[in-house]
Amino acid sequence: MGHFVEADPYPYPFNGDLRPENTALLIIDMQTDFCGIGGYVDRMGYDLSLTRAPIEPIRKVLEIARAKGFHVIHTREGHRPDLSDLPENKRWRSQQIGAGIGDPGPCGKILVRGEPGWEIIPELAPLPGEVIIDKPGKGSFYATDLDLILQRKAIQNIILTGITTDVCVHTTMRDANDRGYECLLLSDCTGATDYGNYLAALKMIKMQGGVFGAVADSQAFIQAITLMRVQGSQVSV
Ligand code: C5J
Repeated sequence: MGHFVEADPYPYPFNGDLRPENTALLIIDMQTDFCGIGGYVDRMGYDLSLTRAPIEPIRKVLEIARAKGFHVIHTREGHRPDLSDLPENKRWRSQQIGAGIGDPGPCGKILVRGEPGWEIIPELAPLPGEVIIDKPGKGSFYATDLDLILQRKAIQNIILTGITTDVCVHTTMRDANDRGYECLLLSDCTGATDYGNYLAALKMIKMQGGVFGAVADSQAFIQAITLMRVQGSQVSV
């Protein structure tokens, strides 16, 4: 008998093999730069309430995922302090919209590693031992060791959360899907800088029978994993 999350367009995962041992909760870029006052997204003039909406739902999912022994992986987008890994066109575009990457701001240098704005927000701070992936781009696999870590841990399923839905979350989900990972995006645990883009990003996943995976809300995921019984460090279904 398998174990499934009620999801759209199919019960997730496709094979019913959902266990803490083979599943990672991926929390993408929940940094001050993307959802805090004075950070990158705020400086670009976007509505912070859209990127802050997932904070509380993610916090709840994180709590229960930790309690059930799921793998937890966090990512941070950011560049080296000398900006040697910042493509010239990425920098130029950010300057056009008034939030130049590497420029000083209220939260330190925008999207630069080690600066206050680059930190993961305290509500979702990683615990010691949880993997943190530092990435220079939008996707979590590009120029990182994420795939190596997932392979070493024998992860098959990835539960995606974080911001922004249409940019870093989608890029990561598409790439993960191509690599054969079975992906689920939690709809209330993600947000975009534009609500229409958020809705479109969710819809794109569900085309073609689930072209990039499936979508569920956090309630459905929590309900599915709450049914799992923790036995020592093992969980049975
Ligand atoms: C963006 C991200 N939107 N984390 N980054 O530039 O989605």
